[in-house]
Amino acid sequence: MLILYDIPSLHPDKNWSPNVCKPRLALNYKSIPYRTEWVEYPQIESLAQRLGVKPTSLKADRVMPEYTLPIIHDESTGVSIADSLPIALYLEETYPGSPRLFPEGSKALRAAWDGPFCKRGLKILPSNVKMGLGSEEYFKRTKAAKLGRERFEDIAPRGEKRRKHFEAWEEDLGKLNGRGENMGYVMGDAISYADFIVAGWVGLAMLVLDEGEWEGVKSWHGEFWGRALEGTDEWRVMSHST
Ligand SMILES: N[C@@H](CCC(=O)N[C@@H](CS)C(=O)NCC(=O)O)C(=O)O
Repeated sequence: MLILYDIPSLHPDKNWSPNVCKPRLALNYKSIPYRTEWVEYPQIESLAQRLGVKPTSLKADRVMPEYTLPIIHDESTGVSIADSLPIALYLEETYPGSPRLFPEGSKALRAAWDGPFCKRGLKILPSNVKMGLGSEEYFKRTKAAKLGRERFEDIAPRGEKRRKHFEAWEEDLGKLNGRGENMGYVMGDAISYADFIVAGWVGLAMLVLDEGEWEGVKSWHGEFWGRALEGTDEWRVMSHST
């Protein structure tokens, strides 16, 4: 059995993380059996060290290594991996009989679709996630430090600044999807890993934005973002959780 480590929230089904959503969609799409194990933020580092996986980033001080989820541990091969993209590449290579995540010509797309969501989304989306007591203090403290704010509550822009932030976000995403109004999937007709990147971020937007803001995001660029979520809906299911 393969284990997918995820961070719990107080939202329905507990899951919220866009980065963990990507391998979850990939596992479900490929019908690879797995189970979810929940790890609160302060315990991610010790889990990663126990499994011997590499840090994926640096902490707010830009010196100390930062360990992140998703991490998978594949009991059938003994392999543990951190970072959503290396995980997707591992799944593609190790389970070749299942539907492809990277159809011909789609590998270059994968990184391009993460950036614009992160850049603007990070200031808005995580601030609205309802964390449980096991993660809340750590989450708020480290997110504020990373984004250079004294208080977590100061991360998300408010009022007119917030409206402008959404406008800039829409513009960024417009550049990304080009004239994609009529697009179904990122690659046109074929589903690929880039769709799971989009679905991870748009899924979080749906979960945490208030209805008005979510309706806005969904409708940008000829409803492309709403369609991106609907198009991957059948794989958004949770596996058995511990
Ligand atoms: N590049 C990584 C980023 C993963 C990431 O940032 N994960 C967040 C949760 S969405 C995390 O685990 N953060 C740990 C922390 O902030 O201490 C990936 O794509 O997997």
